[in-house]
Amino acid sequence: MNLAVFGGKPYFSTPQHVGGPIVEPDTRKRYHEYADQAFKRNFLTNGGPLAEELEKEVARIHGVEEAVLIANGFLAQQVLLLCMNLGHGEAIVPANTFIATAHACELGGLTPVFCDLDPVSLNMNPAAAEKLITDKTKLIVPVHIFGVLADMPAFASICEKHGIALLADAAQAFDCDRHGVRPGGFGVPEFLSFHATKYFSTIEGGAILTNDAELAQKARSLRNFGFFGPNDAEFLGLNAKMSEMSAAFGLASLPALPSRRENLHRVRSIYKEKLQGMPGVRVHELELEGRNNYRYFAIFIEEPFPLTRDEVDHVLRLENILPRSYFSPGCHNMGYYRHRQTGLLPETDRVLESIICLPTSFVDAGPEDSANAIGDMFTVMLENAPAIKKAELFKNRMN
Ligand code: T4K
Repeated sequence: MNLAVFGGKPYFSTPQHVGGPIVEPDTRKRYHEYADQAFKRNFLTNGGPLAEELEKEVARIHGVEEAVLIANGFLAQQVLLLCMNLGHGEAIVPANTFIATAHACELGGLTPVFCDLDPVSLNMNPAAAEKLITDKTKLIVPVHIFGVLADMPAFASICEKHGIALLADAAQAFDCDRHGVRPGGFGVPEFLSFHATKYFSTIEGGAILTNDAELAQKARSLRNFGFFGPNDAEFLGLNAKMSEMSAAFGLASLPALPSRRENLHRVRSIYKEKLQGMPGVRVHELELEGRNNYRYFAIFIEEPFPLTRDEVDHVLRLENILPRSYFSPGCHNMGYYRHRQTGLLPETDRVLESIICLPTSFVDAGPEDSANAIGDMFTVMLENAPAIKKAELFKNRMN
């Protein structure tokens, strides 16, 4: 294999993104049919029949009583916070998450306090979270990173002991479980994201999952300006409704999920086969205690691998592969929060220095060929690191 870093042709002719949307030809076809139904009805948003149908499907898939569709995951968290009405104080959140988790708390009047992670699951460490509790703490928000469910029973017992509220960010955990329990089934509200980059998408979208009918009713009101009935706004609400076009895309995607998951699993198996046992390359395990949707594939590049994580990133970019180092540098190190963080998060900092996520879906070539080729690139990198470091294209890129 002549790597692009040595002047070869990039393996992919177009960029292959982590999170590139998965849209099968049949999904597109079904989407047009559903969208046409909405146009024919001339009913395009504000709780139409497609959104109602999708709510039922999402609830069924997660085995919960209620799924409340929301315009995106970020607003789903904000609607939940409004429902919970916790007042001002602090929320303990992981530093290893998409910034949305922290920002939603901050906007909701709860200052995020960032917590260290468990280096195996990459989720917030319950014992570390408990140590951060003060008399200002109102809420804990575990996040199911890469669809690996956080230890919800441990968080529930900590919150009960200290009289603190709990909700979980299940943005990445559509149809994932922990010992058979799916998001929304742990007795606390959770929310999903259906962003275009996710395993299941409505392009922009999300949902609140709960078994609490009263909470679901309030969330339905709060996503629609606080209206209760056509003419009376009982609450201070948001506009966080999902349109019929987004719901159409979701309904069109549902039949593709079994084969989508299979393809993602196949890609994962190929990557694992190629990378496991390679010195200095460690695969993040997804099937620790339950089912995963395999949307994310993360590895850690450590010594004695002869290239650093950033050097690997550069070599792959020359091949038109665009990895992501989710969620480096961590929310605690991002500009808006950096000056506030007082405690050290050694595990988070260590993990986020070496992590790199590889694409799991591809637009140029089939999933198997693509994963095999990317796996082989790691062998070439391992065996040719000194030559790579001397290559002009590598030096240019690293400067
Ligand atoms: N909590 C957690 C734990 C989350 O992961 C998220 C979202 C949320 C809360 C909030 O949910 P939402 O409000 O978003 O529903 C992306 C997504 O925008 C974000 O939804 C997602 N997490 C996060 C993990 O990934 P970025 O900043 O990485 O986005 P961006 O634009 O760099 O896109 C990711 C990659 O996908 C790029 O390499 C480009 C590629 N891409 C993207 C889009 C939109 C495409 O190839 N085509 C596309 O259409 O956040």
